[in-house]
Amino acid sequence: MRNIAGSGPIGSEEVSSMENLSPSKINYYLKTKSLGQKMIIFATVDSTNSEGKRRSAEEAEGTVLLSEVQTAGRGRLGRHWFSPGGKGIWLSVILKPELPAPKVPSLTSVAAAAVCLALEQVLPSQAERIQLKWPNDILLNGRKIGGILTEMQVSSAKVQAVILGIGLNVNLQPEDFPEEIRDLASSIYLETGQILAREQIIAFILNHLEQLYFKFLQQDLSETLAVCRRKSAVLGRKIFLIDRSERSVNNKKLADNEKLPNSGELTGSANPSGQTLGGQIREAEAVDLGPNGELLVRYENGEEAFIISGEISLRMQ
Ligand code: BTX
Repeated sequence: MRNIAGSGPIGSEEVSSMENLSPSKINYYLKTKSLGQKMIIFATVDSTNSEGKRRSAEEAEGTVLLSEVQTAGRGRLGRHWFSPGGKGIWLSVILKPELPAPKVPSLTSVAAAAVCLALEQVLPSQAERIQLKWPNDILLNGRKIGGILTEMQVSSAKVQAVILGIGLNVNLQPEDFPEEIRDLASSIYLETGQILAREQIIAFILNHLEQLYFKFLQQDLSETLAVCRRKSAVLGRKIFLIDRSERSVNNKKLADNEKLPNSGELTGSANPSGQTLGGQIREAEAVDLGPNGELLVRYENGEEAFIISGEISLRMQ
């Protein structure tokens, strides 16, 4: 592991192959003030999000953790995220926003928008094919090439840290994907035939992320929402909402003082009737994004609800 802009190496696991991420190449493209000014690159780690949580108290806001391989990469709802070596971007950013917990889920939209803008920059001819499946899937040609996992640590009702995890399948080959996800998952290489430098994409993601994050901190989510609307694969379409939880939030809009879990993945679904969907699959139309990036849906009976994120899975019809 090594530090590229911090105070020198803090570990012993040195990355060694030709395929490995080059810190100086990332720095070459990086234009940020804070995000990525310290980067820690691992050869192997269980999960960059887990490592981010372990280090969040000691590391400053903006510290970026990257790993060539994740042995226990995580998606939402405890799902596994396949993270083979040398061909993907497995990245987490430690953020320390002074925000009430219910505002934090918007950061998933901020990250999703940043990834889209970065991909449009490196793949201008494919721009129209880069899409978002709310709330956290990055699609290329309708296939999943990436995802976002936003987790937070809360203590005494205060957000201590947010770990923003981004996974992107850049140069993965067919054999890098296990059989069970070959139909839905893909990589930039598989969709375009291009092998891309991961370093440039990492820097572009961080550049856009910082801009959108700083605006978000000033309560301006307009650009994020504009990108998320423009790139949405679901708005205007019929969808199935599958509730994986027993938890719901009764109000259409969350007040700032409403509670989310103390630590871990961001969850919650807003349902004006106050009922969970209870494991049900419900048909709806995806109408719009709400002011905080929630998904506004209209059920068949005309009832509307803001879906916040987390324990809802969404399938397009
Ligand atoms: P998700 O819950 O939307 O997606 C997980 C699902 O996606 C899995 O159940 C599987 O079907 C499929 N899947 C697994 N691995 C891949 C892959 N490499 N490409 C495409 N589909 C896959 C998405 O959660 C959030 C992923 C965040 C990953 C980053 S990587 C850096 C950070 N560290 C960490 O442990 N997670 C995040």
